[in-house]
Amino acid sequence: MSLNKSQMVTLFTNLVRTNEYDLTMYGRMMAGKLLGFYHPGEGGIAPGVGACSFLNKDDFFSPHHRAHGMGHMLSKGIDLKTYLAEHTGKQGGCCAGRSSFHASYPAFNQFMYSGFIGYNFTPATGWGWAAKRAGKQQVVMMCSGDGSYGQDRAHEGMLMASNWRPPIIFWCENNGLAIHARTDDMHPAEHISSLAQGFDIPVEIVDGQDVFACAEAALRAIEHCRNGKGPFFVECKTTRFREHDIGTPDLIEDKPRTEEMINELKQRDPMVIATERVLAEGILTQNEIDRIKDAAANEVADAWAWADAQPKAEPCEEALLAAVYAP
Ligand SMILES: Cc1ncc(C[n+]2csc(CCOP(=O)(O)OP(=O)(O)O)c2C)c(N)n1
Repeated sequence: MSLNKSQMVTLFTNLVRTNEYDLTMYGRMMAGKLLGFYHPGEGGIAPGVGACSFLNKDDFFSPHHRAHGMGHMLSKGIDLKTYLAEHTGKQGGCCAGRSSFHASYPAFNQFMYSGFIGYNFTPATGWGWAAKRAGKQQVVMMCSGDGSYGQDRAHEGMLMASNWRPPIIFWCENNGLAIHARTDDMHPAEHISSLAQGFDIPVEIVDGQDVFACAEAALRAIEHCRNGKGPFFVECKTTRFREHDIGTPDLIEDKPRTEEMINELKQRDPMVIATERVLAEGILTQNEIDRIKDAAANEVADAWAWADAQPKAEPCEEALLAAVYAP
């Protein structure tokens, strides 16, 4: 499945926007202006953009926590103003400033973003099952890191999906690390996706540093699911250039990752790979790229200005109970 020019421009633009957001989130966190945590995305933002740029608005999705799911969300069409307000504990936030980065966007079928890794496997399988039972054409894009595949819920979700054949894509963003632990130390097989083969779920492995390759794999998986062929598994081989989250030492097991190691990883920077390709294939000129970058910088600055101007969320019984669902 090859991409057309307009799809490539969309992907490149979403990648640039995600990168711009990620860099400002990093800067804000370092300046003490962000609530909670930040898990920097640099080096690992292509899979989220590829996964979500061509979903329909009513498709379900569940972002991975790297870059706090921004690549996934803005690619799906969410206006990140309300997300930034949420992240800074403001009333204008999408969940009235109650959630930090664990925000839900029901209008985009994104629910219950949790800090528990692997939380999403079973509910997401249920969303897919519900869509199938209702005879709808929706798919579920369920994103997670390699670190969640040791969770019982991952296996439970894949087993249910294997039996019920809902339209769910297990989208694994495998960066080779879970905080300080090496993936190959936790999983004996070379590929996480071999777990899915054990559940008879078809698998594709893709270069997670190449946003276009990720999107092509996503489109194939989406088509498979929309055609009623059941679940699909995509493993994106990716990386991260920075520490797991800001404030946590950047270690592999008990040793710091060295500058040489990081420089080696930076040889495959998703921003550079995408830029070189759009220039080489005449998809965009350098002037057009500069305009896309300027627009992204303005979008981010405007979103921050809007979020900063919102009133602070004031925790009170009434506000907290308003968010409690009781049938
Ligand atoms: C149930 C649960 N156990 C442990 C943690 C602590 N924890 C937070 S992130 C993380 C590793 C996640 O690794 P991965 O899924 O590979 O994503 P990455 O951070 O590498 O992008 C762990 C163990 C958690 N959040 N939830």
